[in-house]
Amino acid sequence: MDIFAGIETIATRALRGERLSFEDGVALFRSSNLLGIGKLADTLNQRRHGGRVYFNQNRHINPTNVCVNRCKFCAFSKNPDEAGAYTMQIEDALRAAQACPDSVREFHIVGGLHPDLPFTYYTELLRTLKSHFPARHIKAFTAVEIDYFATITGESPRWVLEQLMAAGLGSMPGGGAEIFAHDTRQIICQEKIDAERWLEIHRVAHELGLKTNATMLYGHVETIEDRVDHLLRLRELQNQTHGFQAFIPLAFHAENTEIATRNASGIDDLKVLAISRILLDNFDHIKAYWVMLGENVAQISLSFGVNDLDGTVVEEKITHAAGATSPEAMAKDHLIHLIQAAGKIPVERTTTYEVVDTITTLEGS
Ligand code: V47
Ligand code: SF4
Repeated sequence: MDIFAGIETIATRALRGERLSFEDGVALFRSSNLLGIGKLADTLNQRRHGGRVYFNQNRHINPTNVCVNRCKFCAFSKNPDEAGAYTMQIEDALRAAQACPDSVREFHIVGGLHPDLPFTYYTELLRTLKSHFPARHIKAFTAVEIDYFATITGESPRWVLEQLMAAGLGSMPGGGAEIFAHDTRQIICQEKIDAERWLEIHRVAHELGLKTNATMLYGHVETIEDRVDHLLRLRELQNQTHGFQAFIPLAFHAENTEIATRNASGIDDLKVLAISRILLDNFDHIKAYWVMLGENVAQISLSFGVNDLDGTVVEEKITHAAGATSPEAMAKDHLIHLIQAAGKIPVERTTTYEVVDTITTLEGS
């Protein structure tokens, strides 16, 4: 049987380096030829990266879970007076940073939209961490938080980003993108900035020389068309700025949220990752976030177009609040084992994809 049965013309065009259309994307999602989609994504991935799979050692810090937005899919956020609401003093965040091993190269900092914290809390937080850990990269604040800082200061996102960069911001994570399609976005996160604002803030960040990531939250109430629309809007901005480093699909977890069920199977997880690789022809890196996918699917995804496995993530809060059963952290050796057992070459990287170490010795040798 032809491995590309049912998707022959799409595969031929993609392998010739032609850009795929919205209709092609929908056809791929509708196809049941999972192995064909995977083979196509894997071939495109191998052309870019050979057998290399990147990982980094990072530490997530979530300074507060108090949030004025309360998105329907979010189990992490709380009202200020609700049980379990917390806000770290800057010294608490510093202590968390000090407690992690020297090998950690990145702090990934995101949190809720707190009604009372001043903008200076965030600049002070970055300055404090940077003064204690000058060599660590700070990847912090989603476009949603940048927009909120602009609102509370009455300044522009450009001004906010410039202040944060002066305080030590090195790049931006990809959260807050959720799903761009207006009607679906209204259902899952009505209070959140719209797609145009999210994209505009990433454009400004790219203009200022910051690299950023992009995400897509799937497996809730979105349609296949919503997913393809989301990917193509990202591809369009990337065409103009080339500022995105990685795309990370995020698998929805339903527990403790206002959305009743998760609407994505293991097959959907693999399809979303593979089709992201195929449609996002101008993104270098497709990242599997094992915290949300689980270790097994994340490992299999390395043969479905994924070239980056995130990460050693110490203490993950957002997905675990929504019922993720994966461990809260993964040791470097275990990450290396997962990559090698998939027949790939683990490459430890910095946030901006400089190679720290290519691990060529087989585990146990
Ligand atoms: O924006 C919230 C998502 C995101 C749930 O840039 C949920 O390197 C699943 O963006 N089920 C934050 N997902 C995480 C994020 C991220 C993660 C890893 C790496 C990077 C990067 C970015 O988590 C939020 C939202 O889309 N989220 N609640 C939930 N119940
Ligand atoms: Fe707040 Fe972010 Fe949760 Fe939405 S996803 S409620 S903005 S913390």
